[in-house]
Amino acid sequence: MRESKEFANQLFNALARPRGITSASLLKDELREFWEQITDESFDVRLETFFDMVDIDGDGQITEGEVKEIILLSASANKLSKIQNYAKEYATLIMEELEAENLGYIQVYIFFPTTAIESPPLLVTPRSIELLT
Ligand SMILES: [Ca+2]
Repeated sequence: MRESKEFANQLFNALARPRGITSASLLKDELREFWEQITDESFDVRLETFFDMVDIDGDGQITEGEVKEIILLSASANKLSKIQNYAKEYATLIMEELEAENLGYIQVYIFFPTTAIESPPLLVTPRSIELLT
């Protein structure tokens, strides 16, 4: 049950952060927006929701530590203990595949090419290094 709560918290944060919602409670209209996003079956919306879930600190970059966390969270919520044992290795493989230019993180434009122009300059932050260690 604890695992489901953690997964739900991660999903809530992924839906709340882009909307600037910082409280733990929602207004009726906000709840409707959450529901519409969760039930939207379009690939783009699902990918956006997934990206926001993986990008735990909301900085627009996905670090290896964040990839490992979402693997652990998904495996835990689905009771896949063997996957939990290999989360770090899977995260490393995903980073090797998607991390361009060996920056230490996956850039958002890999998932959303049209946002590249609007994105700020991408830097390796102390936070992303912390998550890798
Ligand atoms: Ca991040």
